[in-house]
Amino acid sequence: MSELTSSTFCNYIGGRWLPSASGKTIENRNPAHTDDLIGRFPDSSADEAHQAIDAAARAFDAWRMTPAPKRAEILFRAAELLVARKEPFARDMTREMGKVLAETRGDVQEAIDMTYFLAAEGRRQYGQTVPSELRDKFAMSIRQPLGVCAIITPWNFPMAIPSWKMIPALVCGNSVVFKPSELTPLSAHNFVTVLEEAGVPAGVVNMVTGGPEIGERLTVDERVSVVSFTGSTAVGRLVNQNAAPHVKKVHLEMGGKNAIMVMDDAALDLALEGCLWGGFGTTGQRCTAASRVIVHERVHDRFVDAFVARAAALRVGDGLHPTTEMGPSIGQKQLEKVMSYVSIGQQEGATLACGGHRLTEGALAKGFFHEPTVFTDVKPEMRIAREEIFGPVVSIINVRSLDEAIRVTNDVAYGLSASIYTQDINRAFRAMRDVYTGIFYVNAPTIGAEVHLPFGGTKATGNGHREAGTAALDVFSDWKSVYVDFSGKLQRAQIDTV
Ligand code: UN1
Repeated sequence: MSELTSSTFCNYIGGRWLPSASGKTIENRNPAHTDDLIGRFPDSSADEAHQAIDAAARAFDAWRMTPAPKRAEILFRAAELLVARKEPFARDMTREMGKVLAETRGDVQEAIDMTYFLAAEGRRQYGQTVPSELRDKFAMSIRQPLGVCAIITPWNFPMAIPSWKMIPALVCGNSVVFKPSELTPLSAHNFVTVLEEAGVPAGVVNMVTGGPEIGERLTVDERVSVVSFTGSTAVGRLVNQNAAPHVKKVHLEMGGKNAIMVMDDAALDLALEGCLWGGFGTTGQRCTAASRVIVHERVHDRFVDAFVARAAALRVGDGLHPTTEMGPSIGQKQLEKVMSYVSIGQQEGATLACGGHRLTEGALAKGFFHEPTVFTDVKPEMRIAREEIFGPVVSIINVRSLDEAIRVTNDVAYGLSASIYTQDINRAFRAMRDVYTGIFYVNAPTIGAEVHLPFGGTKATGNGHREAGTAALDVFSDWKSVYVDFSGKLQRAQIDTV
């Protein structure tokens, strides 16, 4: 679609593109220029979510019976289409979400990688074949799909995260109802058009855009077997509660308060680059963002001087502009959250080393821009060191040892990602063992997970499931253990001895 026109978009239900039943729509505006109206998307009712569940329930059986390698062929075609459209999709995404073009290209690339990787599972989905304890008896485990999956996704990775959930759901033989964030429906629309064109049959994938009542409908409906949700811990809790009465399988991926530990033997220039990318990449709006940097006292002052200078010099602006290094916050609410944490940090007695203000000069006046912000003298008990801000704010904590660094890293409610910069392999391995997160990096920042390993976190970050990697298949399939007795007689396990 042209960048200069805007239009009215539809839901996708039962293989048909249907306008908002009530006529109500949600405006999708560019967070870098709020007068740029990208399009109007259905502000759907619970009724439309209900119809989408109907369609998905009807389509499930035929899709389940389609051989997995054939399902996968369709998904491979989807990956090819994503490759062909990477550039326009990335531009659409920067326009609706704000992150810089290099990063939205990366977002589409992550969807491409995930689609290729998991499509290949169409020919694997390995189970176990094991010897039976009895004669003339065969024992194995196979995966079976669960039915209708509700996919509820956030705005910060508008194509990658939907792909992490929908592609494994589909390759396992499930049907899907997809509710994207109301802030990034264009990327969701682009992703669904690709699945449609690739040949996913009508009803197997459905998309309903809108607000919380859609999410609520999807999580309480008894025909939905799985809910996969990425977003805030507060909403994740609601999802869990809604899904509990029907004992649905619920996969939750929620907040983070990730730390980079910079040791006194670290390659400091490397650590500096890593902390800038980890802290301010995606304007800090990643669950994996390095919002805490824990620095050994012996290098603290040197590191802080360099870090603050580089952070203050980051070029903030429209992500479509080639020289921009950091885009806007997604919207007014998010920007206000960032600003409120700046005042919280000041009230708590941390030192505002750079940033701290909204940017409104010239072309920035029409967007949700905020200065890259660094707090120093941060104590681990301060709220800015414990709560997820989801913005361009980094808190620096001074520590005396590796042990203290690990203690501080672990001493938060969340457990998504952490990292250490050190040249000492013993320290690296100790940290790798003792930091209790779902993802850990050595000499790299907390962001940058690849699609073929499990992604997720401990404690308040998640509920034990993982997406990405083959671990994703565990969310979207159930194990069935199968015993085939070809002895022709009753054999009693644990009772008859052979
Ligand atoms: C997120 O922050 O919500 O590891 C997802 C990363 C990206 C995905 C982040 N590959 O930072």
